[in-house]
Amino acid sequence: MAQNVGADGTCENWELTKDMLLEDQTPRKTPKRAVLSLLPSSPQRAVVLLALLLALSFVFLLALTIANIRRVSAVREELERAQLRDQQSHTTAWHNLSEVQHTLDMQLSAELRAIHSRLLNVSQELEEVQQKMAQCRAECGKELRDRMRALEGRDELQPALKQLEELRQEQSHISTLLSTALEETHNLTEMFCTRCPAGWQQFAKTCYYFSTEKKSWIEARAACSMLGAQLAIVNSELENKFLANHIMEIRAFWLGLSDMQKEGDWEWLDGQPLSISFWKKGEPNNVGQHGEDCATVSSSGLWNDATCTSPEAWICERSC
Ligand SMILES: [Ca+2]
Ligand SMILES: [Ca+2]
Ligand SMILES: [Ca+2]
Repeated sequence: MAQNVGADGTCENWELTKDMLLEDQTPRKTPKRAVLSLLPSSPQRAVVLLALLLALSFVFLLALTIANIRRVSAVREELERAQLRDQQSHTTAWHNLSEVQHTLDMQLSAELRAIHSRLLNVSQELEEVQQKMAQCRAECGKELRDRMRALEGRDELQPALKQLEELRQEQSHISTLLSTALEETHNLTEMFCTRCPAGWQQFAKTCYYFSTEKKSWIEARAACSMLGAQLAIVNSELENKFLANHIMEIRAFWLGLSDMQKEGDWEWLDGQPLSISFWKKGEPNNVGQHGEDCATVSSSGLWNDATCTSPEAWICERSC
């Protein structure tokens, strides 16, 4: 099937291509005819086809270029919009940042003013403290000097203070002696009563009244009671001797002793039982129709029981 169209190899290739296409498309009779109709049958037709192909390529390239240009323009617009948005966002962010910075500046300014005010106060307090320290230093120095002078003066007064202490000790000793003397005087006063009324006799701490009248024992007891006293009660031998020594007359004096409650049971007026007694020999004998229930003492110091209704002198006794 080779066909020599000319010395040019292009025609031979076109023949080979035609053969190959015819072999491949043998089962399809209609497309084979369309392709064969398109194939150049001469060099002029090939040139025209090539030119057509070139024109199509140019158109395709032009369309592709236009599409690319449009795409580039779109991308550029998008980029511009993105840049605009970016600028807007930057502007907004910058504005927000400015506001935040302004707020922070305001806060910092307020805090700084507060800190400055505190620092001023602290400075003023420091100045006051320094002034007080200086003032205290001066006053404390003066007080210290005064105390030193007082201490020095105290050293000078040491002998006088020593003498004063000795005087105090002596005064204390004298006070002790005075207290002892006062106590002894009080005891002596109690021992030797000096306040017995006129006409009364004193023995130890007791005053005695020796009557010049005579009364019955009961009347004599009442007379003593009127004087704030009672018929004499003999508590000791010395007291009995004292009573006897003051009886100058030969007569008896009622004592505050009787057994009128119970015969033979002698009892003093203060309710005390008879502990010591100085009965005359043979007494008490309780003689007579009415008996003898009241005791008398005579200048001999001896006692006798007598009739209570008999008038006799009496002895009253009372404390100083
Ligand atoms: Ca007595
Ligand atoms: Ca009697
Ligand atoms: Ca008698």
